Amino acid sequence: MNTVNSQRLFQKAKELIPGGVNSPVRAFGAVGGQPFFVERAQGPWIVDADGNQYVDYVCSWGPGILGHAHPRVIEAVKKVCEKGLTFGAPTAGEVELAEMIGTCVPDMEMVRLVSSGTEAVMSAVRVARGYTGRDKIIKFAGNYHGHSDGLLVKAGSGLMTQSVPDSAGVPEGYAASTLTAVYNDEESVLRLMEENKGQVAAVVVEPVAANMGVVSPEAGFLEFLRRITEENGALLIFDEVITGFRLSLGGATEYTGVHADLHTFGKIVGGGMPLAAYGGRRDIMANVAPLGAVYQAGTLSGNPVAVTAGITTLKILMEDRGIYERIDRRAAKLETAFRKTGLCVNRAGSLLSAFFVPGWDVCGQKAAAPELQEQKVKNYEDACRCDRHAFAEYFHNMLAQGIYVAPSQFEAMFVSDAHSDELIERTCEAIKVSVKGHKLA
Ligand code: HOZ
Repeated sequence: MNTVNSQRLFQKAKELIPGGVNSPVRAFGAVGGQPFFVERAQGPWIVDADGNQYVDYVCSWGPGILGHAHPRVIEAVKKVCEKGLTFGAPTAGEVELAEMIGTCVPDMEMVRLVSSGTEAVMSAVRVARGYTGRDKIIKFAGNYHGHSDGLLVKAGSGLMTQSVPDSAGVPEGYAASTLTAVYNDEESVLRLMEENKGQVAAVVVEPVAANMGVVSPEAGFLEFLRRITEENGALLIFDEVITGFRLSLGGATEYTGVHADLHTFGKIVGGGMPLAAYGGRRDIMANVAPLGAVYQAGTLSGNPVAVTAGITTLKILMEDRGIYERIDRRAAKLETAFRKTGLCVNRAGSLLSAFFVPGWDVCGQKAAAPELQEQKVKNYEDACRCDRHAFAEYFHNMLAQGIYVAPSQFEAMFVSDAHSDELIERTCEAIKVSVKGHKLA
């Protein structure tokens, strides 16, 4: 495979940009080798600077539920650009998008648009603190809520990939008010609530975790969080930056039946542009400035280009509910292909992760003990036990066959509506070879 242009670009990028990338996981640090630089993408395909073409299961880390460059989205964005890129003043589109979000997720009684998932969760936490008059929050190890100071504690995603779950540069005082519980472990939450009685403003959770690989909540876990927060006067925040409009049009609430007080959205809601949102109960959101005393602002918040991409994407999802059936069914096919290799797989709708759990022999020569094959990854510790070297080999084998999955064991595989049955079949074949037979080649 010719990668001359990507290599040249990466060399130059490294001189100018830390690590040569604008978001750490893109550097391929966890899998070795050099990242490819992207030239363009269309539908399920991504094309690099040397003309190599890959079936893309990263989908820009989630926004691309319709595939890349959906013609309707591109058309709408082109049109709105002609009217101006940003005004820093309200537009009709913002009202339309807020209304659409509320239609899809009725718990979103009031919505504030921001520009990134980080901003959305950071702001929701601030609102929870302002509303309750309390400082502490509970989060879960391996959940990732963006890179604001107080949330970079035992965080998943890129931090987990680099094995540095806490970031340097976060003042101790910030981290001290972030309490960390174990995902799917009620006891750990109960203990923190008990030890910090009357001090917890909110429990913030990924209702389906997707930043330590995909980890679903076990039966009753989210219901438990709903109950315990209510009993303790704390708010429940669903970080739906990944799950929103992904698991279903109504996000995690429609998918799990559990209601939160505040939700955060990103990725799909912006249709591929920098847009995110937070919102929820009217009485809580009424505390946000200029209505209330919790301050949050942004020059590009609700900018018309991103809003248009978001509106158009949600319109397509609302018009064709068959999309969710298709992407879930196709993801299930990938799940089956992974399971046939003996890997442990977690899947929620169109999100999935294959985990190289201990005991897995990537060569396929020595089958893992049956109980290990069955082992479920249900929290951060389980995920951390995975064999990262085996993952890296699998990653490069897939890439060599023209399939691009996230360059980290701890990110999700995203299936889009552009992944045809034929491409899914091709991917299943690639999985078979990449996980099992590569050393035999
Ligand atoms: N934190 C993102 C994945 N969960 C990575 C974003 C990116 O590198 O673009």
